[in-house]
Amino acid sequence: TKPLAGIKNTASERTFIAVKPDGVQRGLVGKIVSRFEERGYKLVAIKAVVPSRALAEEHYADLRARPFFRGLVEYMTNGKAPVVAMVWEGKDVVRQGRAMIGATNPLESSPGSIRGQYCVSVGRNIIHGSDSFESATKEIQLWFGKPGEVIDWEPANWVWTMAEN
Ligand code: IDP
Ligand code: MG
Repeated sequence: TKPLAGIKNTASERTFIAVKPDGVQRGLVGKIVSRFEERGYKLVAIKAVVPSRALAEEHYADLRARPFFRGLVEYMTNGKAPVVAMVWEGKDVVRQGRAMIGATNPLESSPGSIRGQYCVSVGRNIIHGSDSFESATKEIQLWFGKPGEVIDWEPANWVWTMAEN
């Protein structure tokens, strides 16, 4: 069967996208889901979850030494709203997902990107997306590692959306 993160550089490539608690609190889940759907990507996993401290710390392990790390973990885990965690599949979805999301600091994000359209604070930038196929592999395993949490399915129009020619 297919690896959890699909196969890099094919139409089965997958990425981990999460609406952070501020995005959920602000009612932006639907708009964010729509942007990925409308682009032609396939939703293969979704859940609302208040992550444990351990999960949030592992998710952001590469930032452990940064001054904002404590606050970041607190904001992700305090339960004032859940995280809406998702896995999206399709051609170049890791790189395209990052481009659709925009720069980390929303003040540097292009206006048409998700962050550029919906937020202004780096500490409340509403959405996460894996920064590489390797990160996607780690993050999908971390958030959706139980058997059956990621669903293989084929939209009726998949071949029309993902055709190579
Ligand atoms: P990314 O989310 O665009 O991949 P990273 O550098 O991986 O950006 O940082 C992860 C998250 O940490 C950011 O999305 C943001 O929520 C938070 N963060 C990054 N830099 C800062 C900062 O300077 N102050 C507060 N929070 C920050
Ligand atoms: Mg990152």
